[in-house]
Amino acid sequence: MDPAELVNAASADIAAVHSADQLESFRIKYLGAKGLLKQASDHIKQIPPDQKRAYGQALNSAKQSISEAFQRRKLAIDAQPVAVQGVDVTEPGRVTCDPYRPGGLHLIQKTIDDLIDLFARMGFSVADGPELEDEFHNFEALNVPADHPARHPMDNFYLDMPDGSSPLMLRSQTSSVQIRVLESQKPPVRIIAPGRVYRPDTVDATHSFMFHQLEGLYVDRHVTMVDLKTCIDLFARAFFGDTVRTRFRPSFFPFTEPSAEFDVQFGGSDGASRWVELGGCGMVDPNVLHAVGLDPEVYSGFAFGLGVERIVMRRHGIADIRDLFQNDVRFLRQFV
Ligand code: FA5
Repeated sequence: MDPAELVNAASADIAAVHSADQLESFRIKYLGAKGLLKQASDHIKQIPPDQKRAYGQALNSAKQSISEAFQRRKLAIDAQPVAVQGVDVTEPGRVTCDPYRPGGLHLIQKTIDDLIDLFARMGFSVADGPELEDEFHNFEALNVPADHPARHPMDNFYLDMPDGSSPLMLRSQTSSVQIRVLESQKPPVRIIAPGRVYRPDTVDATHSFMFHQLEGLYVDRHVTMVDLKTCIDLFARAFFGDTVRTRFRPSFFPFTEPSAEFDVQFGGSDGASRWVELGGCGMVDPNVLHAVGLDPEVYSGFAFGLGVERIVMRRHGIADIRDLFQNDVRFLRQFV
């Protein structure tokens, strides 16, 4: 076919192109490896030598004009909105990673929420205190004097403070909230204070440098050690089941006298039972009551502090505390 005729035929054909499929047929017919332009190009061998030059020029301009017509049409077709006819909008999408799976609370928060519910049933309300604490609330008012080894910078996270300002620290125990509550409320006081605490402990399977405690405090007239033991016992049985046993071991905390650590007995997977330490407790020391302006002859109280991670680990059979802080969704999803 003569190049000029090719251009005419192509411009008639391209006018009839309205879809990507038709455009592709056009491309194959004219611009393809065996298409009409290629055939016309092969034909040059049969052209008499004196006409070759004119034929070649005509062929080049035919190629250019057909390619341009093709490109213009392609642009127009690519810009067309995708046809929605025939799409079933009720068909589920192709899901590769379940992006719509709802999230959930972290299992530490879930356990704290359950503890709040449980202690609420025993009449405790929730109190709060700052994680960035001063030495008075974290130590002094809790009967931990300035020279006490527990205040050593090696065992606490103190902040770098400007010269002259009083030291601040990341609280090392939620017992600081006892003081804040007793400063602002008159007995009877019955609170729990869940929250984060910080200690530069060596991290291992049961220790973290940041963990959660839940403090309990009950101050009123005539509060006794029996009330404390009953409260811990009720908590343990409500939380871990009726058959669980608790025990109190004499201990020492500067802010309670007498003091104890309490353990809960669980059955192990091997059938043997183990005692697991859950926290510390005791009767509020008279010096603490003095520090907040209460008369120890009139008021008494008990306090306890639970390690929340230890409870979470017991509850869910988690062997390593670090799993709780790695934020690996494959791990966390098991508990949603
Ligand atoms: C205290 O912190 C006291 N304030 C508890 C208390 C409150 C006693 C009120 C008396 C009256 P202790 O340092 O033992 O006590 O910590 C309490 C619990 O926190 C421990 O039993 C343990 O369960 C948990 N715990 C302590 N250190 C870590 C740690 N590094 N990582 C995870 N849990 C810890």
